[in-house]
Amino acid sequence: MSNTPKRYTITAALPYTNGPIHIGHLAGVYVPADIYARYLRMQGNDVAFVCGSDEHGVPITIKAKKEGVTPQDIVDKYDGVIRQSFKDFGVSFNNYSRTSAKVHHDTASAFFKKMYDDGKFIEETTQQLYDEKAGQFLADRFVTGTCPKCGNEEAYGDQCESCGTSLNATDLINPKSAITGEVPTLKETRHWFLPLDQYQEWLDEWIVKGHAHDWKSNVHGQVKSWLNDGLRARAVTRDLDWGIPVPVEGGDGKVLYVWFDAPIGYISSTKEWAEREGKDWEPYWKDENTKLVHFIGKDNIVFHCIIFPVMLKAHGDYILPENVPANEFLNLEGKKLSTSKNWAVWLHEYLEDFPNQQDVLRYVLTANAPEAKDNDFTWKDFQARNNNELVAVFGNFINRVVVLTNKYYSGILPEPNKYTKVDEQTIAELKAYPAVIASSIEKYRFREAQGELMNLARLGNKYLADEEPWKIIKTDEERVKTVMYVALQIASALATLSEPFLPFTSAKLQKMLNFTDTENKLSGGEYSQWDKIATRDSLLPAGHQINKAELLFSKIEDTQIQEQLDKLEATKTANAAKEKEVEPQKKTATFEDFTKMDLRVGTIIEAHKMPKTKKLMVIKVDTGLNQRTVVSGIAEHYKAEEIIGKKVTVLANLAPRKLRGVESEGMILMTENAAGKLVFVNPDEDGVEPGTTIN
Ligand code: B3M
Ligand code: ZN
Repeated sequence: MSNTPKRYTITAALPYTNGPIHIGHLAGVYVPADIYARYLRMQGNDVAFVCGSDEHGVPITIKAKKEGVTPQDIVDKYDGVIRQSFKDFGVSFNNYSRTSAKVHHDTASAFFKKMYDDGKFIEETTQQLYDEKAGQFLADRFVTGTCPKCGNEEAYGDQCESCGTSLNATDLINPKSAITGEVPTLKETRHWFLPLDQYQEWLDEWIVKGHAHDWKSNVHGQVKSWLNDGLRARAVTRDLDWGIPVPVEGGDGKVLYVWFDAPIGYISSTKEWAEREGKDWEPYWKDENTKLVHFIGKDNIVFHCIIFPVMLKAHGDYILPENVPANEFLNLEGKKLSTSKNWAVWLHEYLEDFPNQQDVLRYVLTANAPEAKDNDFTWKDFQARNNNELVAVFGNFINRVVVLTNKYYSGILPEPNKYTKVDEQTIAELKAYPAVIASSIEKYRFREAQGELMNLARLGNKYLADEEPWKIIKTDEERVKTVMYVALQIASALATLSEPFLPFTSAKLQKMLNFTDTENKLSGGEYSQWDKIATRDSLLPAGHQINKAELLFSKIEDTQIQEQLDKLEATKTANAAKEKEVEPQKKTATFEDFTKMDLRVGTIIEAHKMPKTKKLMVIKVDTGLNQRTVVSGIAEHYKAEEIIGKKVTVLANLAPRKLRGVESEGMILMTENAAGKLVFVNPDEDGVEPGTTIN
């Protein structure tokens, strides 16, 4: 530490602007990136932490089609929602831009143009998948099929999310159009390809050999395996109308592939920021001394470790990433997070249920960060970590320190007496923390780093519990002065060291202790506040006045957790209902056809299960016309005694037929509810959804 400040460009994956963001995004990308950026700033480094909305690409056009609005409507809506969530959770971007911004269109266009002029692309006419019905070429997410590598049946035209392999749409086995469900045909079209194969050797040297030890093994391993399989040229243009127009001859009606333009968004976001701040953007992307770090989720590894670096290299003006600390995935209650299945904790909804508790979520997500393998978020664990760690350890320690200082000394730090062995040891331990936490952060081990921060709070808590100032105040006032003084030094170290992880708590604590970490913002060779913890004997001097205690954390009750679990249960039920596809409408029935059906209200007067069958029930119905027998397949859903007396709808003139020797004269109309139970036709019945057929 206290090394000479450096320039850092830190990027966080640009979220697709087709929905709000959830805990998976926060845990995988934005919280770790924010911890890193905040820490580096506190060390006096020159940091550009950039992000923005990824507004092109197929998912957005699909969503727009579904909702009957324009893609621009979709991105305008979610860009706002996403921005707000980042702000709410204290993600400290220097700039958050969007790929529909002019600066981005210009930057991406110019990037493509330079590569084109320099002959870096291969131009080729090939057969591409085409949906005759939709009159459209199918690429990327417009087409699904079986992954040739792992057999996943829901692979997309540009990538299989199951094994991470990047694909060309024509690689898919049994491709199917995501627009119409049709089997696509092949049609000729002209595109520009990035010849990745020509960079294979270079990538092997740079990543496989060059970063074998400093890149995370999940990232390094994936890259190595793709290189082993051999790289192929990939098209970087598409036949679409939503995106950045291809700026060269023959590019009419075509746009840049979203994964070509999106990473350039990091550059445009930096430009937008620099312009606003009156800075020069170029050193952040072109100076060899700048460290470029990409924070992403594991499904983006191929794009950040292979495709974008090849683009940067081929373009020629840019630096390459120093590291790409990709995370694995976070699950929710044992199941994969999913936007389309609404299996998620949405950030904006979390804040409605847990107002002002952003740091609790940040804390839990970091404590469970999927750094080396997929990990699970559960509401029970969320509650336990809040109640047992944040409230019982961190909050309890701070509360005791601040309350007692106010009580004994009207909030003024006392003059300490000579340190005992315990005091000396405690101070020595305290001084070791900044380096320990820093070293974990610098290795991208954020959960370990945060664990150490909590250990410091534990140290404080234990020190107070052992020294018991509230007891000895009656016998030895002088000793209490020293104990409180030492405890206050720990509290103020916590206020500083918690800032990257728990920014809201840190600010509150600094206010309580009445100091502002202005020196953190120092750049140049000076010691940062972070380093002062290790080098100075006192962080808060005797005589310093602190403020009144405020609660940092509060207990989360069982009922609050149950509400969240109930919400998830409701989602499960809704999904089960949706999974039952709505059957397409049958052939038109004329009015005459309809009047042929004689529908009557009837009352069930007798019922018994047909022996030796599972499903059949023999039912006697009074139809008003007569009493007759109807055989119905409902025995797995109802007991005979439950249905006697029920009013039902009967198709009375259905031609009689024999079922297991019993003549059935008519049909009782039934439908199925969301849980798959047959129920008598009554559209108000719980779980009966529109579109369910009656038969
Ligand atoms: N929008 C994919 C995603 O959200 C993509 C990231 C772009 S980073 C340049 O997973
Ligand atoms: Zn696969």
